[in-house]
Amino acid sequence: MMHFYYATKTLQIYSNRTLYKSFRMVLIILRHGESEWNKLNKFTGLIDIELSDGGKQEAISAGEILRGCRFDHIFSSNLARTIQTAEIIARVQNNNVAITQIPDFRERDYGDLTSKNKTELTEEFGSAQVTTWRRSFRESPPNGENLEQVTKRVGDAYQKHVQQLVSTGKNVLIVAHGNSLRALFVHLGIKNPVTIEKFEIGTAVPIQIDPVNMKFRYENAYELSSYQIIDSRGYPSLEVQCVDRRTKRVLGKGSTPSGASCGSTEVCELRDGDKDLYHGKSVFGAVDKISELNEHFVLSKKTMSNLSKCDEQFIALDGTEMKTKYGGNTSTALSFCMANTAANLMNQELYEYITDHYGVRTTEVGCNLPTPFVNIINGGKHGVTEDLKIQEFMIFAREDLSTSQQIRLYCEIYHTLKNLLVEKYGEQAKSIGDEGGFCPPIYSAEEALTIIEEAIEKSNYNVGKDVFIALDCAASEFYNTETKMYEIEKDKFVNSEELVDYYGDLIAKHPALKSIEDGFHESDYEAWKLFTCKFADKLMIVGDDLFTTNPKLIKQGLEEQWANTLLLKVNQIGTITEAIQGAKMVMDTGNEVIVSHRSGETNHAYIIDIAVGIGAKYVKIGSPCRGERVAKFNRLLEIEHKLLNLHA
Ligand code: 2PG
Ligand code: MG
Repeated sequence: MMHFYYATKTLQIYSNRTLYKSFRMVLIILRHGESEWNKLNKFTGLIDIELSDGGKQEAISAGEILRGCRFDHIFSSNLARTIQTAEIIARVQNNNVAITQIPDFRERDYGDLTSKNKTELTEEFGSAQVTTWRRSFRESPPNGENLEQVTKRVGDAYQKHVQQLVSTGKNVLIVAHGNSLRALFVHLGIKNPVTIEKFEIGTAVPIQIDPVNMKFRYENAYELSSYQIIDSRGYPSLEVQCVDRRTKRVLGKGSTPSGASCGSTEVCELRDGDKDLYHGKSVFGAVDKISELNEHFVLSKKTMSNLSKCDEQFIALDGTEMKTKYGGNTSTALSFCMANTAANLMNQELYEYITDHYGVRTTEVGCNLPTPFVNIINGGKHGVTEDLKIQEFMIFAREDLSTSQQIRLYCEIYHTLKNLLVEKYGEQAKSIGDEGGFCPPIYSAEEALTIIEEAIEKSNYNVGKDVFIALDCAASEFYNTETKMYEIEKDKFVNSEELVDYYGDLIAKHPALKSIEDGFHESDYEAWKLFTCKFADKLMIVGDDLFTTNPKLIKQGLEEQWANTLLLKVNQIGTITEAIQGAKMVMDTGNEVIVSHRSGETNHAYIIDIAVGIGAKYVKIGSPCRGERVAKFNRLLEIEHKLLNLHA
């Protein structure tokens, strides 16, 4: 009985909430739709510029969102772009209330900057200066108004014309400008001279203001909606969807993977920690954070077509280094969702979208899709016993083979290896680990490498010619920070220098070994440097926990030559934009990037699109076994098929 009682209680507490609340009518404010000069990226100020066609569309959609509200009063400034926006909204609402123009709600006077192009000014004066002119509260553009002055005139006008109406419960719409509305936020005490500087207002997105409690929330035409799903280990993850509120159509979706061997500098993974719920792993709090984000997130077609803008909005709202306010798992699922949404809105495949917006290198037809790193023996935290200390024994194919040829090779070797393991160690040796690789009773690297080489040859491929070997040691997991010793094999302890030699011996004995990831503890930098100095010309020295896809660490690591290859995992840093920023830094130095799955995965295969989109040479995806891994193999095949057909 207890059990049922508890289950019911849980469902009540954590039902997935929907955000679609009806308006508490009072005050709605709205920046006008895009003008012809917004489109050209010019400072408009007091010049009277009309709405663009896109701006008119935005106004129509604002009218639709506000359809349920009947305004008693509508105010605009005396400039055409606000009047037109207000008229369109009133027309869509079928509301013939007169629109009152209040000249003091006009845009800020940009002085000498008026009619200048923002990008050109940035090139001439630098972005810091231009941002100051645009956003500073106290500094004015040359011969123009500062935001403090605007706050004075807008505030006085609000007190004179609007305040009384609002306090007597009238429904009021104000259509004004980016800066006059920012000024109003300060006047109403919702923002202050400091917080207003980072506050941007998107075009034609209605904002509901609660002047009594000094709160606001966006009323977007689109909604972020989230619910809890499970990952490949049966632990909760969150799925985020971007939904059109009017049609209920899903425009894009994403979820977040989760690691077992994590770097200490990975962004925060927000879990509820209630031991009675999914062993403490539920993510209902993160699901709720997505609901909350709706209030302060601008979701217009324009922002949703621009992934960087969405990621930037999250970063600004969260405001913490480790994404602790909203959660790095929240931001990862959101970033994947918005990437998928953007690609769908642009009618593109995600990899095409990424190439167009972030492309580091372009992918040509056929054989140079990223080469998979395939994890066929699972040890460490991903294995059955953790007695095999090195976490991953992977194979990767010759890069001039096509994706289909490579995948054929992986599957054949995978099955040969299975047979060999069963022959040698019995049926239980074919049990599989978190990433689909086998977990035989093997406890040394030497033994694992030998049987892998045998499987390659037995499948009629050439070791070191057709197929290469890669390790992910995940060495932080077997390092003792007090004794500074590594337990590289069961009961075999070595110090950092001895470990460099240990790897050196493996490389000498197994020349097909061409990549070693996380060979050392994430902050044993001296060992990393020594290893890189000795072996960087022979193999890929891959930093995973070392870099945690963090641009700051990557920069430092490149300068100090910690490693020569980046393992890229979006959920280590929390947004696709930041992850790609890190990848670019590595590629710019002529080094390589491996885009990677996590040991706890979901069925989305966006990592493949990211790898293809940025032109990464490698992608690490586990074995051709377990649905969540297979999804990645099959996405590669799908892209190959599409590229071949496109260019046929
Ligand atoms: C790694 C990953 C993926 P985890 O260490 O590279 O293989 O494992 O997701 O557990 O960190
Ligand atoms: Mg790793």
